Amino acid sequence: MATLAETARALVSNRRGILAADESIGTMSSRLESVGVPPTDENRRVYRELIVTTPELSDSVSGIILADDTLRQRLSDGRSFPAALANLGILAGIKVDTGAKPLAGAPDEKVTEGLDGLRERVKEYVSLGATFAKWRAVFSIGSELPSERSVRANVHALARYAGLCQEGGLVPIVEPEVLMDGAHSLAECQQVTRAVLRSLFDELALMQVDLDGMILKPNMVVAGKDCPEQPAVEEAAQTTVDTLRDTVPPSVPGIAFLSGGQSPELATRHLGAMQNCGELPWELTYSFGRALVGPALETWRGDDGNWEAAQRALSVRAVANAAAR
Ligand code: 5MM
Repeated sequence: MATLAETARALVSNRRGILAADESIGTMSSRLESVGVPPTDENRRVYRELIVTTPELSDSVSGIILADDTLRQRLSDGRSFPAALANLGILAGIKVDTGAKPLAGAPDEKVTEGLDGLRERVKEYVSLGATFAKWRAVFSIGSELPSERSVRANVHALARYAGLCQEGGLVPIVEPEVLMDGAHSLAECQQVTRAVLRSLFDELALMQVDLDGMILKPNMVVAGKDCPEQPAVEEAAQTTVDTLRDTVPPSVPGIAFLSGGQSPELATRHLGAMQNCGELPWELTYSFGRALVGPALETWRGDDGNWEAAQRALSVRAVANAAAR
């Protein structure tokens, strides 16, 4: 049985990355509806089957993060999703948070929940075949945001989640996402990302989380979606790497970025440009959701006749990201 450090390294090595297919039922339902597919249990299952059976996916994808419902579903050939992934040489992950909920006393901010009963859920997820986990916290940039209390509440939960996962044998993917919504500048995103990561690593140390047995999944440092001055790819890449050098200890084996609403092509270009920012102590890879599967979903639209074309669309993004590494 692999150690946590071995599993963490396996997730980020050989130019591979992690595919995030762990949309909650609500998010997945709206994504299906947006392409005209009725949001049923069966359609969610079929769509996830399309993803995991994409030919040669394991050449560029080391692990797939699943949601609780998918972990318990089966492919049409009867295999469970974790069993099918194991056959392909892809590790199965599980999203264990229960979502970002309004934070008391902070009307515009959220705290991610899911710690109650997590020790028992981790045990069950291990028995179902999961080897790693994910928890996402979100931070908005705005006037006086994020507040100190939202940062502290969220990094506390992230660190307790990571500790519980490691205790139970799952590699935690720790995801603090500074959102792209808004008109903030690149410099403002850098300042907030730096503050969140500093606070996060203080809390991980306090909770005695083993850094070599975890993966960090941060946002790239980019300007807000509505900012009139969008930085060049090289500038955003260099700023991201500088921010990570300031905050992420070298014992973390890998940093796997979320895409956060960037176009698939731009997310890939940023990832590629970061590989030219000098010697780095950690592997830099991808853990994209929308930037990997968005084109496939748009192509599929629930039509069996589009199945292979949709898988090709996913393959194109996966291969491009592996190449960018
Ligand atoms: C796939 O989406 C994940 C789960 O979202 P919800 O719980 O809100 O439904 C999400 O955490 C995702 O893993 C990350 O945001 C990365 O995805 P993107 O699309 O930002 O690369």
